[in-house]
Amino acid sequence: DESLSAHELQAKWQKYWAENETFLAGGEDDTRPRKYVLAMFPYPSGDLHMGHAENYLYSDVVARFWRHRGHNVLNPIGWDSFGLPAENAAIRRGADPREWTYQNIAQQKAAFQQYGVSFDWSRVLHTSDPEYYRWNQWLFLKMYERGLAYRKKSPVNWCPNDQTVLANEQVVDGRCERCGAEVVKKKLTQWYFKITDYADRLLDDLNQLEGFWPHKVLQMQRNWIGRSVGADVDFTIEGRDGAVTVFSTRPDTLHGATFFVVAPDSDLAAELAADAPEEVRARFTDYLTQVQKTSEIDRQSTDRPKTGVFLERYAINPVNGERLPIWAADYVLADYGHGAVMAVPAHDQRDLDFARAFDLPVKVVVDTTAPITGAMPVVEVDADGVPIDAAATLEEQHPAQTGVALVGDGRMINSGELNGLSKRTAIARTIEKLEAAGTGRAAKNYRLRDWLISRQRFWGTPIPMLHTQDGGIVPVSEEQLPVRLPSVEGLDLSPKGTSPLGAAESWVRTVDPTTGEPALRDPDTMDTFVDSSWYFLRFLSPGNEEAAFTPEDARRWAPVDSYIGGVEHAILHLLYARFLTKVLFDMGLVDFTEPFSSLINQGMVILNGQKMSKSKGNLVLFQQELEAHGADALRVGLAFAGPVEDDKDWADVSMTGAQKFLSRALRIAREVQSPVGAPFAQGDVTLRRVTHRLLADAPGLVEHTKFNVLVARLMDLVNSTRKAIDVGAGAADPAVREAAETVAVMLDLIAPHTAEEMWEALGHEPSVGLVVWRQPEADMLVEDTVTTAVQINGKVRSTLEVPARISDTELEALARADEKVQRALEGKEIVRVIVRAPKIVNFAVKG
Ligand code: ANZ
Repeated sequence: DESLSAHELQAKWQKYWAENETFLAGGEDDTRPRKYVLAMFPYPSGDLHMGHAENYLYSDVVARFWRHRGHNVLNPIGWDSFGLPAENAAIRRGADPREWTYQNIAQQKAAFQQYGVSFDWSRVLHTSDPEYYRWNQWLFLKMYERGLAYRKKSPVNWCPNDQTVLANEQVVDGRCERCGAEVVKKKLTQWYFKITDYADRLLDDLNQLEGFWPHKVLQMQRNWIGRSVGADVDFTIEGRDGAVTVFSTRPDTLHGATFFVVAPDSDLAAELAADAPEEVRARFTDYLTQVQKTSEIDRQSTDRPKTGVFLERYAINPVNGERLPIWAADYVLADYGHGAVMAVPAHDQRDLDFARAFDLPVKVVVDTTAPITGAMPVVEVDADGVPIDAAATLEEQHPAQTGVALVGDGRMINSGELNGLSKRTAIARTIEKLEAAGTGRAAKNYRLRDWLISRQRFWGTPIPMLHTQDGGIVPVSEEQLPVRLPSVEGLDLSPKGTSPLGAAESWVRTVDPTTGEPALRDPDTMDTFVDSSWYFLRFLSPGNEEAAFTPEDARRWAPVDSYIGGVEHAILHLLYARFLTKVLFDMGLVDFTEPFSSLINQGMVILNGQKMSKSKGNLVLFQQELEAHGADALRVGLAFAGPVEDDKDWADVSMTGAQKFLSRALRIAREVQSPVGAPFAQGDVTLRRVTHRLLADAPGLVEHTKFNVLVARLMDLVNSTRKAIDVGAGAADPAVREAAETVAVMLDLIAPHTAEEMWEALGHEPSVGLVVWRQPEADMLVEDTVTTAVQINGKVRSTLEVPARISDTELEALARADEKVQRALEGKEIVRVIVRAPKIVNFAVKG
């Protein structure tokens, strides 16, 4: 039917796919090799934007590709439907978060269906369904059993105005990002998952993913985990019992320590200040108030002038008994290492900046002018960025004068028996000595913190724990799961720092299953990152009421072969999913340790060079574009706009161009005059070569995510076919059918509705989505060759048969390797080579 509009054509095929369950994953009896393709699932928040359009297009291209390669493909979809957006909308409009959530899900689902995404709709999950979140609770109990879920009191960012905990990213210049109130630190008891137990494995296993995940993401994960290797060193404090430990990556520099710094917000600082003279205590208290308003990021900034308070106490250096004045300064963080450092200003820039600000001594213990053989030379620069002359004497390079710490390698000096050793040997020797003396030991440190998973909010998974009358904590028994969220009726959801669930009297009051005594439910809910850390496994055993997933289903499908989503999830989501996978591995429930074998991050869709945002009023909405242009044109426009990983400017995308291309493609299918099964071998060779070249190249293009190049090549094949019909072999030539069929099976990746229509017009049964791509024929791939003249000083000395598309460098290499040319060049000096591939190579020679 030639008169179908894009929307009618879309509706026709979507109905067909739904009725025939075309894209359901095959069951246990399906013998095809399996591929698990997954797009990061969406939040059901408000409108869909062009980022969604990209994400679900790219994952659909990959899923469709593997079906065309003869695979049994699983490509499921669900909704990450707990969390703040629903709760905030509920607070703003007085609506039930449930209603808001499920309405949005229905809208988004309709949009994805109109977009022609080949999801397996039989496995849909919503994390806010009790059928899903009961398994979050089960997972929590398993974590608790294994000692991986625990409670602790710890300082959190607190907005006194919004009465809520803020993430570090929500604190801007010490103020609440939302209301501008000054943020304070508040100690709260919270639930944590002990991800730090897995820090080494999370770091080391990243090496397996090199080449399969974007390198940038691997690097971000490494930095986030932030492993440092060094030593813990015990100091004593005059007039105080017991040791104070510091972590140092440079125990070799112990003799260069000239002062000692504690984090102002640490327990040790509070203790030392409490015993200090009145005037010191007052200065410390003022300083602490100021520090508590400073974000961690600012505290670590190297540009900020150093600040601090001398506590009038002294620490004793374990290697030489020297007295080191103790300062409280905010560049030392309370929750890194042990919240205290030995300061070595000669060799640490932060310590040097501090020493110069407060006139503290600087003692050099590594002579960096005496480099170690085999070590990389380090170019030191002064405060103005001017390289310090490597030949300069140590005297001239003294950090107290230059303001630049000597961080490079060299020979130890002023360090007793370490003198003359290199950094590496001195570190090892120092650790041995400290261990023997019982004043230190080898240690590792991580930037990674345990995962704070409790939230004082309503719209999340209730934490399945009970508080007994005697102050104990017991788990809900597994048989009593799920602990369902109560009705929102009568609850005040506005943030107060305590969970709204605490006020749900009849819900909170329960009994301890073992003693029958009254108990209270834990009123907190889980961070939604818990929900999204294992959802890819629930898709494998949908609807299973006995287990979150079965080990058999997991073995069959997981890990995910291709995971596709935005780079905004490069750290936390991926890290948490990797962590949970390793825990499940340790529990014997999965047989792999990494959840996502390969990862694709799409770029952003921007507009006129600018990021789109509501506030700029330049949002392009997915649903509107879909309505205006139809699914296939939108998909072609996006795919053609540029490489997957790059940002794409929507202002440069031509929807008319995309629509024209689709009509041209459909028209060639309708004009084909040879019958189904026509002997391609008898077809026009010129056109057949273009077709088979694409059959050969397309798989590599898709596997390397060059979807834009694939579209360009399809346009090329459509043009060649048009030419063959109009001025070449004609519409009855079998090569024209072969080309049109090839366009249909490949266009299916990008424009599946048009592809189905083409396939039908060509006389085939649907669905084109399940047709396995043909292999290219070898004799159609023979390259066209041309004859190259190789000249020496303008005279032809040899000729070469070379591929028509040879590059200049390849051609020059072939010419130099030619025997006749080599003989003619003997004893001559080549002054210049001129290469004009594929026609001419000319050597200009002397002698
Ligand atoms: C003495 C020293 C001498 C250090 C030297 C460095 C160079 P990374 O690599 O980031 O792990 N440090 C330890 N705990 C700290 C804290 N809570 N807040 C701020 N700084 C802290 O850094 C480890 C180094 O950072 C440690 O090694 C310590 O300074 C400092 F020439 O000890 B070092």
